[in-house]
Amino acid sequence: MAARMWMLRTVLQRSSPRTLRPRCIPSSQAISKLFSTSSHSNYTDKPRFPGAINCEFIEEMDFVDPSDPQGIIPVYRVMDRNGKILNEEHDPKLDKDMIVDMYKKMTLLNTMDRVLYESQRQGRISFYMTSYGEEGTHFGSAAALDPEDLIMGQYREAGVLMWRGFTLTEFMSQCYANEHDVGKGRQMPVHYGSKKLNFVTISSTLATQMPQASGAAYAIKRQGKPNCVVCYFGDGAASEGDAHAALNFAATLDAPVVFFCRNNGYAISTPTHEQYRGDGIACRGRSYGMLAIRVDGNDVFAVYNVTKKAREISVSQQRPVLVEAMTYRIGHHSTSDDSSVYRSLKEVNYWDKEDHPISRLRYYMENNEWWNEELEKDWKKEARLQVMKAFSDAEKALKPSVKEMFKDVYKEMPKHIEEQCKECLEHVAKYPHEYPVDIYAK
Ligand SMILES: Cc1ncc(C[n+]2csc(CCOP(=O)(O)OP(=O)(O)O)c2C)c(N)n1
Ligand SMILES: [Mg+2]
Repeated sequence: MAARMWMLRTVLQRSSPRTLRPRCIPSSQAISKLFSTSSHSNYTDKPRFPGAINCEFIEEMDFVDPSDPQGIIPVYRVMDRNGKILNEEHDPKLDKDMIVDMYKKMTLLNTMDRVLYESQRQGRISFYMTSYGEEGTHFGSAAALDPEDLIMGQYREAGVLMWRGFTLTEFMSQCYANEHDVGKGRQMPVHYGSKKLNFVTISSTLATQMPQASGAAYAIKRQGKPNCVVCYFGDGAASEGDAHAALNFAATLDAPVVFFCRNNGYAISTPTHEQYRGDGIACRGRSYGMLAIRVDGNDVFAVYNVTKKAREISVSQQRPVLVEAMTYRIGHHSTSDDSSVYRSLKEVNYWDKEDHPISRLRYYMENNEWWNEELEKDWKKEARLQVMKAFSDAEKALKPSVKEMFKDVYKEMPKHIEEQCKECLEHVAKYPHEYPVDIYAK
């Protein structure tokens, strides 16, 4: 027993005693001390393999069975599907204004999605992705964070950015790649980013944000800041090699990062039952030595509680936490997809009509008499007006100046790029009728 104890460095958890045990991390001195004795008789009959320091010997041949129901991770929730709080102790007791604000932003995102999706169908923008059905994961998590926490998103987290204060005009300007876009029109639509709001620009290449998040979290740790990185990723992205590298680096470096998986059932047309054979994503936390939890992503309060706690653990104990938010992608993957060829309308309708994060929050507000049909009608009208105003302004705005094409790769523009820029501008000035010069800023 003593031998086992002194080989461990124990870091006590400050959180919920039921789920969290003392954290045992072997130190290299402790391991080498274990073998410092010269007499074999001093060794206790314990496994001493450095690769698995806490195990025991057994004489039965016991394969670990992944389908053992004991190991299946349950889904934490606070509200039922009718917006009823199930256990008062878990009610985050957010104030009415904040809850109404959450509801308004969830529905505003919905309205913005409808308008931008349609605008792509009409050929006015090149691409779009909706967040239908996943609004609970966005707003529940975003509301639980500190504004200084760094967000590294995948691409379907527009609500997180909206909660942080990205305006409708900023969303629309990005999708229209106009001169007001903070990204200067250089990214595909929905590849948002905002330095001001600590939201790293989206990259299409799946899972690249994950090792970057581990690295950024390690940097935050070294700077001693009281913040974490929150890394969103999908069930499909979790199959990328980068996901493994990210989770293992974060675990071994004790990096303060919350890995937030939106498990929405699909990676484009690949359903989760073809994506993995294990119990979703949360079960992987154990194999990385990471705390993990599964939450009902359509329950905005449960997502809020879980993210708040995960963030607190991550920052105060300097370690990563894995959150798996269960939800459903109601829309097509993107405007490049037609989901009717690989899933039934009945399945989609269930999530749209029976278990939707927006209706669940609405039931909750109605149960409290904070919301009713009339307020809903007025807000819908107001939301549509706000979205349409931002939409038409963004569409009318000029595209960024051609000069922008040559900037920002180097901090100071090198001579040869300067010459290319000059040549391009002279060429366009010479043949203005060949180019749509009127739609670009000077
Ligand atoms: C490295 C890489 N491989 C493939 C793709 C094509 N691709 C784009 S999105 C996507 C599905 C991702 O699914 P998931 O992570 O579950 O996110 P969701 O779209 O469901 O939100 C795929 C395969 C890509 N962008 N990058
Ligand atoms: Mg998915």
